[in-house]
Parts: sequence; structure tokens; C-alpha cells
Amino acid sequence: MFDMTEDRIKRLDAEARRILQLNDRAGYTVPTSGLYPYQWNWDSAFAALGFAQFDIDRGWSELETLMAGQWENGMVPHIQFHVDDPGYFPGAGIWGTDDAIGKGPGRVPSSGISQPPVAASFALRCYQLDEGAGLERLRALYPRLAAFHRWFFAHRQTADGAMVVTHPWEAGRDNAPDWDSAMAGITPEGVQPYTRRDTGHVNPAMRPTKDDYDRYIWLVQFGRDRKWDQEKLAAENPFRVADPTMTFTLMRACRDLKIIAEVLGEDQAEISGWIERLESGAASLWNEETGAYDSRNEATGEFNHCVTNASFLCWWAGLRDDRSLTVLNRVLDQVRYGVPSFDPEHEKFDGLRYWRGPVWGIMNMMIATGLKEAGHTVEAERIRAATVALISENGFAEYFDPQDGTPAGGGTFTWTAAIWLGWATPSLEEAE
Ligand code: 9WN
Repeated sequence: MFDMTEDRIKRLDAEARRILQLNDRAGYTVPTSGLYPYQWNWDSAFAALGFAQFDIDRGWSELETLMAGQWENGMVPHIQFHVDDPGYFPGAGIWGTDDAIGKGPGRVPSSGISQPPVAASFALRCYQLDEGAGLERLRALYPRLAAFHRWFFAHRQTADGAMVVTHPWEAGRDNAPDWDSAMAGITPEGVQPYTRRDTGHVNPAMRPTKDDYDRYIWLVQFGRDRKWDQEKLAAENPFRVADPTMTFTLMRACRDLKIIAEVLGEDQAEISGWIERLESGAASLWNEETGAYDSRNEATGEFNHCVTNASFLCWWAGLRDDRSLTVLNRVLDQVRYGVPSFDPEHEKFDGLRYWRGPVWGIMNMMIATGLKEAGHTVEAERIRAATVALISENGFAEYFDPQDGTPAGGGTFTWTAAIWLGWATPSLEEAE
């Protein structure tokens, strides 16, 4: 189905492998050098998927360094600052997690929030590529993965079982319109003077605005002032948004963790309970008015009326409820390259500004994988073919304009290379 020569496919595969190796810092992978010089949580799990296709040992070790940064309370932080780099802001000193409650001694310096928990899903993928030999590595990771999931239920759960984010960065969709209502409730007073580094690497029109950044830093200071005490943050943080990204990635991760538990002969009762809670949480995020899953501002209890790429992670989560198909097809018809991060028909759509319009390879991958598993092969293949075209025409960028494919953000990007190798590349079909 792909109009590409074998030689072209081989060159793209080689380029993707080269990017992973270029971003490899011996044991962990940076998303891209310059812009993101540290180990990010969900980027790292995607990197494991990419490495697993050609170097399974490196796939496992990526997950092992990621989980080694786990706090005593179970949280796996969104950034691990292995070596100091002035090219990124905010660094370890601004997060101030040295004396954070729940961190524990001897941990790698880190941020104080987490990110979508996709690690268990890619640990399972590593094992599927390494059955037998990988068993002991899977066994060693299991208690850490379980503790990570348990942390979400202890500290990120709404009354109805959905998962909240406590900072836009926690969702991994930094400036998504989902956060606008909660961000408007913050007056960023007392933010210490700072210099952004991201806009020195990337065109500012492709990045969040200053208004957003002031609030990002205000929220970091808010957490730091409370020593990242989750009890206090749950009671006082004005930013708590029930989020489909967190809810759906955790639901998938719990289903995958359950399969891992079965492989290892571990008891699955606790995980089954988690999945049930998440199913009830997901039900609470269905917005009849938009015809899609939505985020909800917990301060007001109101939906944000945002149709985003996270809305369509429902199939990745294992939900077999097809009410979102109509809206998905409407959105797919508006753009060329898969599922944009925001509804192209919305007045706030901005095709280049980060999570307010651009298309992201990782989201296309999770959405299409879920669709395929649910039997929606037409939509799944449509998204995959669009991603193959996108990357082969525009390279391995961080994200892209969904209409014309303009590459945006950082280049030579780890997770774009990873999903190429682990999902998009036509050479996977030949291997089948
Ligand atoms: C803040 C690394 C990360 C991704 C996020 C993406 C972006 C960071 C930033 O880059 O966020 O965490 O500084 O913009 O939004 O999903 O994990 O690639």
C-alpha cells in the first residue's frame, strides 16, 4: 500500500536508527539534543520501543534507567536531570525536589511531576520481542511499574476514577486548549524572573506563549513551596484537570501490566480493580455535546469542550465504544497527516503551535494501534499511511503542521524515529 521503493524504506529505517543512537546518552535517551537535553518519562518509554526493534538490550536498559529514577512514593518523574545543562529551562534547581516529600534519598535530580505512564505498555512490547530471555528483566521491572500505577490511584484520581493532571506539562500536551480554563484561574504573581531557553532553539510561533510559561513556572514554584507534598497539592493546587491522556494511557498500561502479571504468575486482583475504576473514570469524560471524550476542569466540574488527539486514545485504552468514530472521521477529513492535536474546525486551532493543532507521530501511533485492535482497520491504515507519508516527506521532526506537513519544533527527534521503527515503517509488513 505504500508507494516507496525498498531502498527508500531501508534508508528511512537506517536514519531512524541513527537518530536513536545520536540521542543515546549511554543508558538513557534525550528527546533531541539542544532543546531537550535530559531524560523525559514518556519519551524514554517510546525510545525503548524504537531500540527494541534492533537492539533489545538497549530497549530494556532504557526502561531500567527510567524506572531507576522512581521516587520512594512510586512517582516516576517527568524529567530526570542526569547531567546539568544550561540549555534547558527550568532545570533541577528551579524544581527544587532535593528535599521533596516522598522522593527518598539518593535519587537522580528530577522534576516534581509525572507524565503519561506508557512504560508498562512498552515493557510488554520489549518482552514480546524477547520472550524467554527477557523474563528476568520483566520480573525486575514489574514491582516498579506496579508502584508507579499505584501512585496515580493514590494521588491523581478524581471521585469518579478519572486521572487528573496537576500541571500542563504532566499531560505531555503542554499548551493544549484543555488547560485554558484552569490556567485562566491562575494569576502568576510572584514568579521569579526567568529566561526561556526553548525559544532560543525553536521559532517562538511553534512554542507556548509567555502567558502560558508564566503560569508553568508559577505552578512549579507552587509545588516547590510545598515540598511537592501530594496531600497539600491535592488540597490547594488550583490546576487540577481530569485528562483523557492520563486516563487512557494509564488504562492501557494497566491492561498491559495485567498481561505482564499473568506472564510472571503474579496476582492480578489489584490491577483488575484499577481497570474497573478507570473504566468508570473514562465514562465520566464522555461529552455528549462534542461527541468525544473531553477534559474536565475539576475546580468547576465543567467540560472544556476540546476535541483533541487525546480524545481518540480511547481505543488505545481498550475501550470498545465507537461513539467517537464520527468525530474522528470528520477531523481526519480536514487534514492530510493523521490526527491533529486540536479540532481543525475550532477557532483556536493553530497548525504550528505545539499542542494546539500540529500532528504528533506518537499520538498517531497510539490512536491507530487502538483502532486496529478494535477492528477499525480502515481508519487505522489511513492514519498509518498518512504518518508514513508525513515522515518520509518531512523527516523525523518533533511535530508537524497537519495540513502541509511543515516540520516543527526540534529535529532528529527520538520518539518520531521510535514510532517509525516500531509501528510506521513498511518494512514491518515485510517482516510479518
Ligand atoms: C516540558 C520532551 C517533552 C515531551 C512533552 C512535550 C515537551 C517539555 C517542554 O517536550 O514538553 O515537559 O519543555 O516543552 O510537550 O510531551 O515529553 O519531548
